Amino acid sequence: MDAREMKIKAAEAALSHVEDGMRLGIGTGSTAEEFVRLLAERVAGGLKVEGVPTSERTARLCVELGVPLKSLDELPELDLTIDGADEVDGRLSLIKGGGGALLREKIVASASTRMIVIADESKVVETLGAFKLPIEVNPFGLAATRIAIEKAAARLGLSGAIVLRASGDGTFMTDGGHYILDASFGLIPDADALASSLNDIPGVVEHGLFINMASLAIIAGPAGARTLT
Ligand code: ABF
Repeated sequence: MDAREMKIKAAEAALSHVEDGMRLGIGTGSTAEEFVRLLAERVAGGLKVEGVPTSERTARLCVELGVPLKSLDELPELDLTIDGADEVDGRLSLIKGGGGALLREKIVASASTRMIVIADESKVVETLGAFKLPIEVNPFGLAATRIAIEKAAARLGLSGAIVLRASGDGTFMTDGGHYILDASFGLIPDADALASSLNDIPGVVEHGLFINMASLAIIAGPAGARTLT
């Protein structure tokens, strides 16, 4: 089974948690896109759901495939969010944001009763941090914010390059008009402590540590899909 087939397996398993009439948060990334494609088939078959996308990219795909969308303002309370991740540990703590949508992903997930993560085996880790931690920052005072992040990390024994994410034509800009710093801290033994330190930095809009947000993770591997709870 190749990577795409594994993503489809995870997406298929997630679809079994979707019930008629649900208000769904719909995630970003290639695994979430497989979920959207399968969801669209079910919608074409009569499934009644409304979705809130976590990125403009997801919104475009949903519109293209006929998945009914609403804004989060129209649907401020969601039943279930299905989203991908860059890393998942044994406590269902996540690193997300590799796709640059972490702020809206976290807002949508926090508005949902449940969040199911869909991922292939390559995302499962013992300890978070091999994947660079995306940190969404306000462009104002970027240098000062970077220094504050370095100091907060150092107080936790963490260090490493903190790089402004670039895009094809310059600095990457999120849907919300912010920048992303990718922090190579290495393994993060205490993700909770780092998350709360980053939350205290005024220039940090949000970060990619999703702690106590996922209800379960559906992990697809060569043998099929398994559930982490
Ligand atoms: C999104 O899914 C992001 O948070 C994360 O970076 C991405 C993972 O993408 P993929 O499913 O393509 O590995 O939710």
